Amino acid sequence: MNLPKIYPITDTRLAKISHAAQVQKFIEGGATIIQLRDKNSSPKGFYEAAKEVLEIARERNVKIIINDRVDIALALKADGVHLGQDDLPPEHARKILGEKAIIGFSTHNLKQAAEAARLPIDYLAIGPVFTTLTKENPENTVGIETVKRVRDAIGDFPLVAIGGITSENFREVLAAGADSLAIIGDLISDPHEITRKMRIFLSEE
Ligand code: TZP
Ligand code: MG
Repeated sequence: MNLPKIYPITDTRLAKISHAAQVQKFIEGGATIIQLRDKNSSPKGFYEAAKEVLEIARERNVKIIINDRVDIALALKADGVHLGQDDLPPEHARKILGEKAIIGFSTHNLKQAAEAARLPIDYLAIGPVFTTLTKENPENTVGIETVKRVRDAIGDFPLVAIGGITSENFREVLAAGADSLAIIGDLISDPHEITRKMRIFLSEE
């Protein structure tokens, strides 16, 4: 798949505004694919929030990927899911969601990434690249060198980098071979700045 340079992810605890409000701002800033991530709401709460988001995103032709919850993605006909090493295995998510769904999969070292490139997924994510304050109990940081090694190992397989990426360091992550950068904290920690930040990330070639 063709990934955009910036892949924003929502977090209501950090942004202190709703998923829908974050998504509106991401879209205004130029986002074309957005992940909804919610580690705190009930399944019903996450479902309701995702439903509201999908109504906005569909009108604007923006794709919505649901973190963790294959059931919610299926129920709402979202564009796809993002799964971690401990979530439902991607093969099963593919069976449930079908060929058209976008399935992303998180990896945290070179071995996991090389193995992931053989799974029925649309992109793999490597990280955390740098120290992150957003993820609870994050894995060890992998650094720029691992991003380069993963790129060498997987050929042109779509690669997302995640973890501690900011407007200061994003150029070196792209230079290391990432197709796309998944960003939470640097985009949303000041909710008034979300649209402007998105535009800054997207403004350079
Ligand atoms: N997976 C690895 S790092 C991370 C996730 C979900 C959090 C990324 O957030 P931030 O604020 O961009 O470091
Ligand atoms: Mg997960």
